[in-house]
Amino acid sequence: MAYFLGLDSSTQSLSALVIDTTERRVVLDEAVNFGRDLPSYNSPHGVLPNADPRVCHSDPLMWVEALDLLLTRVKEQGFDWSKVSGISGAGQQHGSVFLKVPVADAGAWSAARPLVEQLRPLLSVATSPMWMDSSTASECAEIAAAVGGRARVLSLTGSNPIERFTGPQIRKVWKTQPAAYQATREIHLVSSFMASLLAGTSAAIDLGDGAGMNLLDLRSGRWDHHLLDATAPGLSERLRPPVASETQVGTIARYFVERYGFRAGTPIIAFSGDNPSSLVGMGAIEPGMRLISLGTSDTVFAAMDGPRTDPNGFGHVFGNPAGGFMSLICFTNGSLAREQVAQRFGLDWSAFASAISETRPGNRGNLMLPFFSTETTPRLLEAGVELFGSPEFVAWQRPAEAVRAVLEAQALNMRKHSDWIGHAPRQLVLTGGASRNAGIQRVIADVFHTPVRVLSIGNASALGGALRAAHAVGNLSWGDLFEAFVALDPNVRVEPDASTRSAYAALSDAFDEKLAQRLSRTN
Ligand code: ADP
Ligand code: XUL
Repeated sequence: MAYFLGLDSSTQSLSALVIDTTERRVVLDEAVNFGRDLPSYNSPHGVLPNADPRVCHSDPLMWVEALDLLLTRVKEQGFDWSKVSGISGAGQQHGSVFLKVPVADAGAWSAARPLVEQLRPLLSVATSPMWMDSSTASECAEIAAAVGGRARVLSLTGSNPIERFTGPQIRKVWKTQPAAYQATREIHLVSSFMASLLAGTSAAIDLGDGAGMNLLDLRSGRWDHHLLDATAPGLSERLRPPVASETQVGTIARYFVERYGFRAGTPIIAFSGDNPSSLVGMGAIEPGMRLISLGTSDTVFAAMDGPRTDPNGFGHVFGNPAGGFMSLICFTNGSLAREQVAQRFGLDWSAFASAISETRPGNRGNLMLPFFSTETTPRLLEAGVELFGSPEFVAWQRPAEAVRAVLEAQALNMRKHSDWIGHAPRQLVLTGGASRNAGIQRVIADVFHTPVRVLSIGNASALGGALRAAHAVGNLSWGDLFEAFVALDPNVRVEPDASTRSAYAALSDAFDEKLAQRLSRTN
């Protein structure tokens, strides 16, 4: 028997998935939801409220407390943590944690007190900027100007300077909270922070997630010193050198051995970003598969042969945790936009899905620009939903058409901005909280004119962590691991309906036109 644990500290929850590689099955799949289970953090969707809609931060102590809560809950269910032979995991990308004492210098965690109490005094900045934040446009411009322009940043790091990326966010902390920045001795991504908690030492950032900071030279795999200097003074002293994703960053801290019964010496493998981890959890480490994650954000991603950048400047190149690179495009208006439409009409997810069979592809020309919040693809720093079409639709009096409109617009926006990834895929494989919604699957299949599938194990990011631990610690090959744990669900096979092509050609033209008008007005 060999158990491997994958953790995923995502936007709205912390989940744990354990695989048994001998029996080739999942033996644990459990999660703590930040909004429901930790209401005192006042973050129903994992994000703190803010008067400025561009500012999105989270309380890092919420992630710490979630870890203790999750491990306690699973232990109380009778699960034996000592069976776990290796641990890895993932975090929502780009978010940053600022510490005045490096974890390595903080001394061993005391098993007598909850971790959250021991972390509180280590924070130099109380709240963590996270990926939904779009408040750093001026910092992006300043960084670009200092290193010779946006194109230079794109060619070095695989991404234009992007508001939610960690470098611009660090620069904003330096500018707006100079004393807190001065007091900071170590900066983590959510992924390396979670790994550091478990290891009780300072875990390095991996190349997969590190590529989402506007700081990493993709080709050398090292921080770029011009970008570090352009971002904030003394930044190189506050970041450990990045490491390959399979690197062991420590062994489990005594705290977890004494409190939960983990086996002393259990290796911790570097954590990665949730999207790079999902690439592994979907068995897609070689180019060829096209993946869509429908979580809080929607993302389209794929493994790639080399670091080819998006000519339109919206996409990113991240590290593939199995080596090489991956492409990714992120859409901020994902599940929370769908939730807003559902809530407006009091629809549960099953009624939301049914709205698709009650309406027609192309939505009789009714169209929505679904930017309930600011958007990263395309770049829109002002939120705003616009409806076009029949008077009833425009007056929000047609619930089913509104549902179809948000889904069609999201799918058209994804299709339009994912062209650069390369050849039309044979199929699209979905993951994330919304991926099992039949209405969403139908619209994506028709808009992309491509079959849609889902995987039998849905929690791809946590599974990716468990598989990475099994690969690094258990010496199991990717091929064997994917054969055992990654299979398309035979019950979900959504074929595109060819008769919808002309309706979507027309709607796509209308969408492009309205979007172009909006962009020319606002940017
Ligand atoms: P994250 O990893 O970003 O925290 P998840 O992948 O867990 O997010 O997805 C959470 C989201 O999934 C919720 O915001 C919710 O809107 C959405 N969701 C959950 N179930 C459904 C469903 N049946 N249909 C559509 N959306 C769903
Ligand atoms: C990717 C991105 C989001 C977060 C949260 O660039 O910002 O997908 O990783 O899931």
